Amino acid sequence: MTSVLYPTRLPCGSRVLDLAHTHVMGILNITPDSFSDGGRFSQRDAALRHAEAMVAAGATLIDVGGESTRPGARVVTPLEELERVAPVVEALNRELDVVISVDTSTPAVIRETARLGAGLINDVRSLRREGALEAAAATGLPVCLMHMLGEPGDMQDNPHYDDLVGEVGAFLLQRMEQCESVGIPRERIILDPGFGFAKNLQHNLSLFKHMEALHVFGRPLLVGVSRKSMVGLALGRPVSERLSGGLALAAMAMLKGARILRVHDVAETVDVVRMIAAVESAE
Ligand code: YH5
Repeated sequence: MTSVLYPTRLPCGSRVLDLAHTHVMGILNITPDSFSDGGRFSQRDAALRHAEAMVAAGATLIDVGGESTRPGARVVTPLEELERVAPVVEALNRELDVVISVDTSTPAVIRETARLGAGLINDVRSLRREGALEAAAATGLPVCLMHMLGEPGDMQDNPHYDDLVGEVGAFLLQRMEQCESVGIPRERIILDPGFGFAKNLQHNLSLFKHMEALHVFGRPLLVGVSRKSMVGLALGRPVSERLSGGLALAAMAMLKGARILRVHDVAETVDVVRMIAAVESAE
């Protein structure tokens, strides 16, 4: 078992995560209300029910996202993003005992969702948007910094690295130092290699194999590979058939010391985590 080098108690707003254990973060994507749906609250209620099911299955974090990072996805304005995400964060905070992570790069969404009970800021752009560092610092919440070069729209245009793991580590260190310069202490930071972001299949596999190198920064790692193309391309599987591959990677990530697994399939991943924990706690 990988030994831990950091204090494991991470305050996330009104809740606390003990990172001595591996946690499962359930993905909750909020898409816009359509004209033909069941009314103004149906989106929020559907999201709440999905989150409830993930918590019942053992998720200890829910990652709420209102902006698609798929290449080619429509640009969402800050107001649209806030209108999607805020009611869900408020409802989750009221109804469930879970750490609410908000997958956002938008300063207004960072500030407002923190006020409504969010416990973690998860930014695939690592707080590089204008005003995002300051907004995150003002919340006092922990931040997940993820490696990505460029923007979701252009990140997959022939990414190149001379020293993949070194460059990912250098990027995360630089973002961590930027955080420290605005008053977000290192103790509040989670690091993420950014699987699928500005990386081809070989990059993703190699970074996964060597992710332990990122432990040098002494911060917990979050890994998100659920249903991603690295599974699809390695196995030749469409999105609907990537569960087994994703579970293999979840098990490997946990054994490599990752402390948060960001997944769609919570119940299955929780079984993986509990099974590994059962063996690791044996005599
Ligand atoms: C992540 O890795 N990823 S959004 C393409 C897929 C499947 C899933 C079908 N936000 C991460 O989940 N935040 C996203 O192929 C994230 N780490 C963190 N911290 C992309 C996503 C996905 C994309």
